[in-house]
Amino acid sequence: MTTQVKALFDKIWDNYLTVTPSAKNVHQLLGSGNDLINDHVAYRTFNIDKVCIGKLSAHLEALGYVEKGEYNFEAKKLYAKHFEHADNTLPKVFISQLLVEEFSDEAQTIIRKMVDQIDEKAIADESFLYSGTHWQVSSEDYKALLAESEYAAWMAAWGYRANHFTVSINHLQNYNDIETVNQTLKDAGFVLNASGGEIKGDPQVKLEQSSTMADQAVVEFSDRALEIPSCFYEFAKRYPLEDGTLYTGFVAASADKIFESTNAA
Ligand code: OOG
Ligand code: NI
Repeated sequence: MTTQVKALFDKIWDNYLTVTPSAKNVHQLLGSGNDLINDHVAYRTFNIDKVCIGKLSAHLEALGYVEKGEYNFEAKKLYAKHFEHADNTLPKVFISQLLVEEFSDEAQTIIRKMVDQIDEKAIADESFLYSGTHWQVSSEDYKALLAESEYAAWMAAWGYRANHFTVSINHLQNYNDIETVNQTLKDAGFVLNASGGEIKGDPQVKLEQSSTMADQAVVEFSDRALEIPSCFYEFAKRYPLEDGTLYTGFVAASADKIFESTNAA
């Protein structure tokens, strides 16, 4: 099982690198050539049955992943779940979905038109997790979505691919605290997401997180190409619970700010 999961994440990683070239530099900087352990990988989708969280998680559940926590984001109109594998060296997976019915008729129509264009067979294949977009959408529609939800616009442009990977600071050999990781990244020229402060969370909530602002990459919309934010890298340090095991959940108040790593700078 572990070998199959690793093979899947290798493909997800390669697809992520095509639009997030800076991720390679992050590995070089923090891993000094060693393999990094990823704490988690994140996906985005819509709460439409055809592509809801369960359609993505099915591919992970088939490989031994189990549903663990759920999270609500009222202001951003999102709902999320996270999944874990019994082999705790494998990344957790955080999957959120946009509550489509809470948006304007115009936005809903654009989103439903995109989802209608996806082939059911593509969704049922594991490769869906590194397949990108399955639709034609205009730059006007992208901008219309952007006016209501940065998340909806990101989905229109980038679709089904890892939105970010996350370095597990607990597993780094040369770093132990998130402050030093952040400073190292900034000294190397990375721009960090400062929404709510560069460090989200604290030892009390058992999780500290930071992230880079997304790379910029070119998307070919149906009418023209635009350079827009693509994907980012996150950094997480987990703290032990009373029983000595590391906290494995997420923190909604922190996640709420991490979502903003794909905002325009
Ligand atoms: C997910 C944001 C939340 C975390 O670790 O709290 C998250 C996203 O941007 O899609 O990844
Ligand atoms: Ni994350």
